[in-house]
Amino acid sequence: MKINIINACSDLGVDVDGSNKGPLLISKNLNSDKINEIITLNKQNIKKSKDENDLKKNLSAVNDFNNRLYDKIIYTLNDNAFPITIGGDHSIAIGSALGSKKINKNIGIIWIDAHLDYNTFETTITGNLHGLPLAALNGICKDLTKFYDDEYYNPKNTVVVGYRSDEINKEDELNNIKKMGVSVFTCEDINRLGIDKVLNEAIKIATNNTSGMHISYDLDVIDPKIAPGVSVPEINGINLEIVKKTIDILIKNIDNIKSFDLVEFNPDNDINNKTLNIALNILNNIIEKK
Ligand SMILES: [Mn+2]
Repeated sequence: MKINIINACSDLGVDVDGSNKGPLLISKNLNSDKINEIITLNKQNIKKSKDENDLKKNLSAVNDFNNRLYDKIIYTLNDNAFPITIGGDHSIAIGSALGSKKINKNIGIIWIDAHLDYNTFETTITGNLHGLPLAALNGICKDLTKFYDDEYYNPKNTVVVGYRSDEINKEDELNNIKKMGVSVFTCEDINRLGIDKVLNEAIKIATNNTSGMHISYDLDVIDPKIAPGVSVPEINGINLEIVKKTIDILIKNIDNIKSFDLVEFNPDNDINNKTLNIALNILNNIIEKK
């Protein structure tokens, strides 16, 4: 099917700079006849808040960005194209995943990530809004979804794969996510059970009584020795073989995938284009098979 690439050039959701430069570096190296349109969205030209007491950093600019991205996803789906959104920090997935939900209605979501991204305004200790998007997609951070007036993702069809974070307030975030009933598969689960079993189970949960799913892939799920070009690296991530198997399994289920994000590529931290090349490989596979 025809593909629209949406460059979501924003790093306003994290106090580390640079991930806004990721999308263009990735998309300019993609080439396929299937690419119908490349749309680029830039962040507002504001001075980023890095004040440690600011627990809603750049909130209005993040909302403005997500509102514009949301509109582009709706435009893409209404044109019968498949949206691939390239981030940018992970806060951009609020706009992309809600745009997909608005049109595709009853879909689930798989969040492939080292982090839960399930803080709320009550539990965040950094105010970096890229730590809240999955909670926002389940409808519990309304200040981040002001542009949206429809149903949120059902926590019963929401799954995290690859979690291993060791952040200081992780208990609060884990409490949030458990209380909501979201399924979480850790990196340890992947190593113990195998990625086939874990991801197939995740797909079963996300597509149970739904018409498909949105996939949001955060590059920090990969071990930072292999993919150092991210803003918040977490040690002990998945290896290249698991990255490859993940994509193989997603491709087997490609008809169920309604929209896709690849986020958190930060070229400032990349070494010898290692992360860039993995990102390109992931997207070339999705584009070829979709
Ligand atoms: Mn993330």
